[in-house]
Amino acid sequence: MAEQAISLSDWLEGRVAVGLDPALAGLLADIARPCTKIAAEVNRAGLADILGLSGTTNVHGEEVKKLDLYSDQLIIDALRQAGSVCGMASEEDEEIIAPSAAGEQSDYVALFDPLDGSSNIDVNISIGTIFSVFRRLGPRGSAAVLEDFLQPGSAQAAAGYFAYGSSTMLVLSTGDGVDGFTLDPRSGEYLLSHPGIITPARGSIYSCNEGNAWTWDKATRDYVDSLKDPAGGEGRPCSGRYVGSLVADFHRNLLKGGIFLYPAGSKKPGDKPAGKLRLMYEANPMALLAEQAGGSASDGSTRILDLVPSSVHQRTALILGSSDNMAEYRASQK
Ligand code: AHM
Ligand code: MG
Repeated sequence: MAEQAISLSDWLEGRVAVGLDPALAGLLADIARPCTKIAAEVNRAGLADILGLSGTTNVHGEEVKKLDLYSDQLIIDALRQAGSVCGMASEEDEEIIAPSAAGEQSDYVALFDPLDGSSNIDVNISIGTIFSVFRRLGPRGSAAVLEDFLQPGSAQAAAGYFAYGSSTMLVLSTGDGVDGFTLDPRSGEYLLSHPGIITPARGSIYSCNEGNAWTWDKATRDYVDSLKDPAGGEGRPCSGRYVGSLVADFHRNLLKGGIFLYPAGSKKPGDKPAGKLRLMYEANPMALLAEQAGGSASDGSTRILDLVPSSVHQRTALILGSSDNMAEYRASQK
């Protein structure tokens, strides 16, 4: 008989037994609940035109929220109701989000991109929810303040993503490795399917929006050219794989090995090169997972997890992946 599958709650209990804060374990379980609902709505997204979902008017003539705003609200309501955070920040909300009265007693703030890659919904490509958790700096008993959020990624207590793909997966780190869970849609439970994920030291996949190559600096262009050149180095020529959904692109590369690049670019002469992805909602959580799986993450010159944010919404360049590919990338930038 097959061994009993380990559910997310069993796994969290196991972590608590070896020192994980039970409040953090509870918070992670609280994040999973709304994401299971988001997964169900994402599955129904193709029915929008005929049933009147997301961003349209439904059969009752009511405005229906776009799926990304709907997802945002689901997560906020769930964490408020559970009282498991003392503050939240979301890619969808300009301002920091206040906790419930119970949440003021929590030690944790959560940051999230509720539905990343949402432009891919219309074409049935995987999208995801990305989250990051920090322990507050100040004492309990009040709402978190901005400083509680503006910590370097190395201080993350936990981070992960939900991938809404051919199955729904949760990939998670509490700073002690990376584990992957697959949602069993029948029971609604996340079951440990990818324990102890280690990314290959070298991979032959590169992922970037090459249409932006004209905006990159020469060192980056030359590096990407070298990946396509059979004589460009070990593992060449690489395969290009990019769907434009960070969760999907990151997840594939995490399992198969390779490098993902969203480099800084400038679209006008004289403009300061800038990245697109958000440090706190996208780069930090993925960087923690990449490092915990044996890879690394950089903004082109600095380790992502060492960047000290000045705003919750700030953007960054993001290059991350397998350790050997990243070492080669870094050498190409000198
Ligand atoms: P979003 O947060 O507005 O969805 O944008 C983030 C997405 C990422 O999922 C993806 O890596 C990137 O944007 C793709 O950008 P581009 O279309 O410029 O290649
Ligand atoms: Mg996003």
